[in-house]
Amino acid sequence: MDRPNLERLVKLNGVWLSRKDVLHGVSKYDVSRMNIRITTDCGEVITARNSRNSASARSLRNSKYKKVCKKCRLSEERIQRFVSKNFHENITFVEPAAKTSAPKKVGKKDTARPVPVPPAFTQSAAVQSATVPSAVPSAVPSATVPSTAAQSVTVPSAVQPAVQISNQTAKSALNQNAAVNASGNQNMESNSESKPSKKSFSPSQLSRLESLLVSDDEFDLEKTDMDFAKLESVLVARRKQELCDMYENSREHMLAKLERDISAFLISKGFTEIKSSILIPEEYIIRMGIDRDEELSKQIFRTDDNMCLRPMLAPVLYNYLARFDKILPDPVKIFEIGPCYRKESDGSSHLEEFTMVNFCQMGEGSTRENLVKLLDEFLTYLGIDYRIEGDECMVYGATVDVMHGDMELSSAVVGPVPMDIDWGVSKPWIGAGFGLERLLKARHKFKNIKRGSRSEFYYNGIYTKL
Ligand code: ATP
Ligand code: 9VF
Ligand code: MG
Repeated sequence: MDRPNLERLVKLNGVWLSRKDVLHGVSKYDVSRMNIRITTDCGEVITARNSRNSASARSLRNSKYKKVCKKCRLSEERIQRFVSKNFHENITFVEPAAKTSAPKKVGKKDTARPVPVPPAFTQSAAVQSATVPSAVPSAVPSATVPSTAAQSVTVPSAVQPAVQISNQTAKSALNQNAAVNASGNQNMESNSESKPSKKSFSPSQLSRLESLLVSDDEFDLEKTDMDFAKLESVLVARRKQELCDMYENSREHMLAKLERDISAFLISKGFTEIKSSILIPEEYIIRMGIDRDEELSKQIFRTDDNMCLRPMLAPVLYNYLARFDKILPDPVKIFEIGPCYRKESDGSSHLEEFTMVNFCQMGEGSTRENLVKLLDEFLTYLGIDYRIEGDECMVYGATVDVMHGDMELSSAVVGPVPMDIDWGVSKPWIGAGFGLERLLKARHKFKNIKRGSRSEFYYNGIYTKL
């Protein structure tokens, strides 16, 4: 028989041994991908690695206790079961089931973009909630839980067989598309802006004109009577004028200005600004529920020595939430704005280098209602139309998606979620992540997201090779 992991031992024994070998009853336990959080009958909460080899697992296997917790009021029967371990006879430890293939995101984006591709930053989390007896463990069927699953298990002291397993398999979100023509080269207009022209422009002329056009231009390249040279000189003159106006009036880059505006807004709402490293340990990605062998892990830009360019801000924000919670008043409200990196194949709304803002609140007031109110204030402040849709995402399960037309502006989440345990977080939270370039695309009606991105060629949406 395989050596059972800590979760299995807790389930079978229904008790917990403290570091000082005090025996406690277990009233409830929660399991994440890596850890188990145990609530004892006396109300203590302990988080431990859910491994086979930990000291806790060894103690539970060996049944050596020094004294029994008085507050837990353990029955003789429960203590005897722990000591005699008679349940081992009928139990075969079952390894977690092999993972199912990456689930698919549901939602509008899929209908808009028919070709499925590698999953995005989302991950399935099967959430199980079970009631387990603390006695007669031989009657308990071996729990078979996918490794991505998280369990919340209540352990009543009554002698009853296992019942009531409600399983809510959160589906993943695949919201990528395999538009093959995405170009990482910012010197070229992506084909996603090109349409076949009825006019007699060559492909290179068409590409040049599309680069020079902005959404306010009234020219329709399919209908215009102007020849290429004339049209090009009109557009070049306009773009030069706009750049001169920018020089006279503001000299601000729209992406940097948007970052400043968002920071000012969030600080005014009581959020504390974070600036953390862009290079992060690759281990954070795995702890966010994105396994090395999964398709979406292929979107990560890895460097050597087990580091990578961050694809998201959440891991470090998690660490800040856990630390600030011990220092600052409740609720803890923090945000970060900065570059994130993902390998992408879809051109017009995806960049491989983009800017994310992620704001989150943990503790009091972390309700869906407050999240929706904050999202509304945020987008009203920015002057961007939006609508809210429910969605499923692989990292967080159920999400509140903020949409502008067919484009997702943000994934917002109402916690807690199972992986919180792996980050030392145990209070409710709300949070949202927005791409700044998508906000600019929506606000300025850019056909292609790269107009508002970090770029050598576009300045505030204007092509600069004039
Ligand atoms: P999508 O399905 O559009 O790829 P996602 O589900 O991968 O988005 P999230 O992981 O939820 O995106 O990231 C939060 C936000 O960051 C998105 O709503 C979007 O505004 C922005 N974002 C994500 N990936 C990119 C990207 N490659 N380029 C620009 N913005 C992005
Ligand atoms: C919302 C989108 C895990 C408690 C530190 C904050 C959030 C969605 C963020 C981002 C991501 N999540 N692309 O978490 O605010 O992480 O997938 Si926190
Ligand atoms: Mg994506």
